Amino acid sequence: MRPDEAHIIQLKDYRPSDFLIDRVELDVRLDPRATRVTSRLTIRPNPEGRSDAPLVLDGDDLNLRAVSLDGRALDSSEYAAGPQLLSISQPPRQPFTLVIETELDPTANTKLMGLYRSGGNYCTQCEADGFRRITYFLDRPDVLSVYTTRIEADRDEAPVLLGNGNPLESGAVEGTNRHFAVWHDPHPKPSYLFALVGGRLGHVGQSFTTMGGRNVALKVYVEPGKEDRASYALDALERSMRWDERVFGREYDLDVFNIVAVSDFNMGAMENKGLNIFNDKYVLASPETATDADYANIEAIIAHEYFHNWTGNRVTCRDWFQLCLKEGLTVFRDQEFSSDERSRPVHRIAEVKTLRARQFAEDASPLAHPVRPQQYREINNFYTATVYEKGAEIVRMLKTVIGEEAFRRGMDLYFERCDGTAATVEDFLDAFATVTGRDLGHFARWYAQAGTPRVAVRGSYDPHAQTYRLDFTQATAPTPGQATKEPMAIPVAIGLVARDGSTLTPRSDRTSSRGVFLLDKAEDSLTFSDVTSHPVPSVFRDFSAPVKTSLDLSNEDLLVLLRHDTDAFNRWQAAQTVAMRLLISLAKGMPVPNGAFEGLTAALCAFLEREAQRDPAFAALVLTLPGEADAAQEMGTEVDPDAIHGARQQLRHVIGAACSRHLRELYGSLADEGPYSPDAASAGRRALRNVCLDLLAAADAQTGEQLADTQFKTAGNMTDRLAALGVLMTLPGYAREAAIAAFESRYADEPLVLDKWFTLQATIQEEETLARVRRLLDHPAFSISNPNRVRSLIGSFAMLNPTQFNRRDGQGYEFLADMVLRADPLNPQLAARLLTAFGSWRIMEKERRERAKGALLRIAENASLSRDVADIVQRSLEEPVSR
Ligand code: B3K
Ligand code: ZN
Repeated sequence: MRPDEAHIIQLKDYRPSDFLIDRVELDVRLDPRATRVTSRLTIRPNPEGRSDAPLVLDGDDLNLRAVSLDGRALDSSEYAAGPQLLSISQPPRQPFTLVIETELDPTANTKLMGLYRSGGNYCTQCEADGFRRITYFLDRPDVLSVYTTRIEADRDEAPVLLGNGNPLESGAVEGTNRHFAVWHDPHPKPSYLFALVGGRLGHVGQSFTTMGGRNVALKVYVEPGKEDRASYALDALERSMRWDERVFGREYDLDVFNIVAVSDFNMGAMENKGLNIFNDKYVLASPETATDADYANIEAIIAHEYFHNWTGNRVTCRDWFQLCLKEGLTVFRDQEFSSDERSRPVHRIAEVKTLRARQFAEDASPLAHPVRPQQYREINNFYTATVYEKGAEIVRMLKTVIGEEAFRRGMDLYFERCDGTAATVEDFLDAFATVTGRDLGHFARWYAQAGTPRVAVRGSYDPHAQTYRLDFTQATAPTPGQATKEPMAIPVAIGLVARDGSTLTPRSDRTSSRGVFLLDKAEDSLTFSDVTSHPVPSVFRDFSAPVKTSLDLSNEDLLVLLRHDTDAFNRWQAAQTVAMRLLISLAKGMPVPNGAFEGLTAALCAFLEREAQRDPAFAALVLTLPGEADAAQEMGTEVDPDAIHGARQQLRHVIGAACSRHLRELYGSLADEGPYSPDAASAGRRALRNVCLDLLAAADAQTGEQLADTQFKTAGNMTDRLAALGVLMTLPGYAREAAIAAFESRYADEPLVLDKWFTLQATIQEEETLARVRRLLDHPAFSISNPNRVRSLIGSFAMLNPTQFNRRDGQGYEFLADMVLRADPLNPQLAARLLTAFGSWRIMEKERRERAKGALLRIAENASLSRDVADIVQRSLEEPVSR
């Protein structure tokens, strides 16, 4: 690695920019190989910056053609320029105009950062540092400018030209086959929110009138011919806009809102001002090609990007350390939206499943970092579950602690104070401190301290005094750079549940009127009075804090919660905890206590009989066992993925066999009638029916194969077809291979559907899978340069197939190392993301650990790694800190 790449950026070194750029006028002449960009910048010294500083503009892989200052071409002695920077040592000390011309090759841009081509169309991605790949600039989020962009292109190649803000004018370039469009964005913004698009695109649209009476033209642009698949996204956009007005009082602020779907994209989508660019996976949907989960993701991501218009764009981040300020808050907002549009408890459970699978795993890995990191080498490696998902949990806890009404007042004050600025986490918390008069200093530790706190809870009942006492302790394990940890401020939502289901009305002066106890010391306890019978405690209701819990409760007590708790989250959690205990015992080869299987299966059968029909989506979650990766995390050390897989198979079999009568009945009665609808209730019925199918197949392979094969052949929508194929994947044999072939030919022209096909095959937990995945690398639909293809085949193998990625012989690790090294020269962000699959290597048993380390070392020894991959591989290999 070159020494400059070891450069570490620290939060404590932040200082304001020495210059500001008030206006940016861009002229972009699109050409496949030689795009010309002329940038006219209105610059002035920043009163908060140094008065004698040179002007140093960022660049990345740029080719400078001309530079002039206040109309005069600069002499080569007056500036220094290279691919990575343009600096002027003696810039004027009053406002001046700098004009810079660069030339780019968008066709050669495989990193998918800056200006690139996807499916023949031109598009951009500038967050975090892509604008510097278009022109030299102060490419940092605290430099806000008003942009005017003229885009010119060949009429045939790019009949549609889109930019940020509102359209100003458009027309022909006389005497040529070219045309142009001028866009103006009146809202000052950082360069990372810049975007343009040029291409052949169809669209669907509708108009929207904001609560203040502004008329907005909404459009979703897609590949021509796929317009009918964009209508759900458009509908989700309209619902998001209405919701943000109703719930947060936030109104849209331009005359147009455009969304463009592209097929080559490094992540989900991007919130560029007025011109969101999306991975087409999160726009395109039809019943024949998209699953219920796809529809739900589209709705959530459309909402997420739209909500950024206020949390991210109107109020942006001062520096990249504040990333959670926009991401955590915006995830919280999109989660609230989805909860309101769907079922709140079901959505909460889904959020927590994701949080545990991704963020808790990250916290336990060598890549653990605080929600607001203190340092980074490559910011693109910090778009993580910790920043996003744990960031959202912090906002949720804040709301839980201060209450709904104060939360809304705090949000209003935050917008009022920070609109049009580049803000910090402190600015955010200050708004809530002001409206509540509370000191949020201790709470702020959630942003600074990494790791998942573990809270142990012990309860004791005094029948004479009719009191119930809960004792809490908390501790957080060391994480990289943080050997010792302080106690956190943890909101614990508590209820007490009577064993016979009757209502208890306990009193405690340590819980808020909303039943929340704030555990802010290493140890604390509280006592409830008026407790008329020996209760079962229900703690962390609705998952009130992102912590791990050790509960001093028997399986019988937990199953009381499954039956009687009024908190749906804890009902689900109780069943999961019992199942997890069984999984761990089985995986460790320990004896399962007498009656433990029977207790769980009896409770599940009774639950199915009583209420599966009433809330199928919830029932589907209760019936789904914890995943193998969850069990590995729970074990935490010396993990043998084969043993966990075997344990889970056995438990699926036991439950499927014990509840088979109920499962069969439900499978029959939940069959879809009428046309497909993606709404939550219909999706819930499909989810439960498909869980039933999975358990029936676990109980009896022959029945399972027959049911799944029939469902696969007769399904009227992708959800049911894919679920059936998923069940067939667990049953080796002719039916499976025939279904794989039938699916392939049916969807040969549907890349997004073939992604699902790649994923299913990559996640078969059998020894032949690695060979299958290697063969699929040569499939005509696969491409190492398309992120969706790479993630569905290689990413899924590494992240969703624990037994085969973690093969004892190390072949899974070596394969991933090969793929990372192959992808890195083309697309470092994609390669670095794949590499994070090694996050769990240290918890594996010794043999696998050694193999994984060998593969990581082989990557690390490579001389020409990108900064992205070098950063992840080095952090992955660092010795763990101990107390
Ligand atoms: N803000 C973008 C993510 C950009 C990632 C850059 N590597 C999408 C989002 O969170 O909305
Ligand atoms: Zn976001």
